[in-house]
Amino acid sequence: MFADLSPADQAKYVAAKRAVELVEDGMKLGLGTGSTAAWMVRCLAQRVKAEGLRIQGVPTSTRTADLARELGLEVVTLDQAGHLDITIDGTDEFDSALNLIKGGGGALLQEKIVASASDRMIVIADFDKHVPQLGKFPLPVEVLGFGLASSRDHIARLLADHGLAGCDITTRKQGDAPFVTDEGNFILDLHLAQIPDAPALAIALNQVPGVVENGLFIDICDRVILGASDGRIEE
Ligand code: ABF
Repeated sequence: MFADLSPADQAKYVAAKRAVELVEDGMKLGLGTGSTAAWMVRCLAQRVKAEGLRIQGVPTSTRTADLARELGLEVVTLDQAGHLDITIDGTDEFDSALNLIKGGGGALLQEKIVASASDRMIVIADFDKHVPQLGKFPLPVEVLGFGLASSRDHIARLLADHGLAGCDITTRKQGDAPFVTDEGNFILDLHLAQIPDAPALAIALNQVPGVVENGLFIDICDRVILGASDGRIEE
């Protein structure tokens, strides 16, 4: 099976499989979103089936919930689970302090709530996701549809105050229509190129009325597991 995968999927599989090895019987898990997290859900379902593990999973998107149920995993809500042992999720970028940009898949809000409700957040990724400074990947910000233009202008002023004047802000699209999140909100992508002070920006963005959450995960991730197509793992 492994040999049939593309090199990109091989790298994701290697990281996902290693992370799933850390799962123990009886754990309650946060299940991330994205193509790397989907490999984690597949590897987890295999282990659960093979070893008869009793695992409850809290998905971070309808996509992940659908996949988990399809593969026979027990899916519960975060409120039903109460507390989570580990969340395993992908990322768009991470830096050496293990701060992240997430939300390329549009699920950042649930991902941040679930990760923050977990004892540990483990990120799985390929080596390319490691960056010296966050910001090359456009920073997703989930905003209410009400007053969207006003929120965008407010964010632009805030960025200028943070030395990031003139950066492009785009409304994420799905086809010709705006992309709508699982919570019915929109996403603004901030094309910053670099974020000199990610912790400060993360706090400031969430002060803007209309902003629901931003894709900077500061001091949330505990561990990163990197996989490569040749089977190499770095933790
Ligand atoms: C989720 O999936 C997101 O937060 C992130 O945007 C994306 C990473 O996707 P992939 O694993 O497909 O690169 O983790």
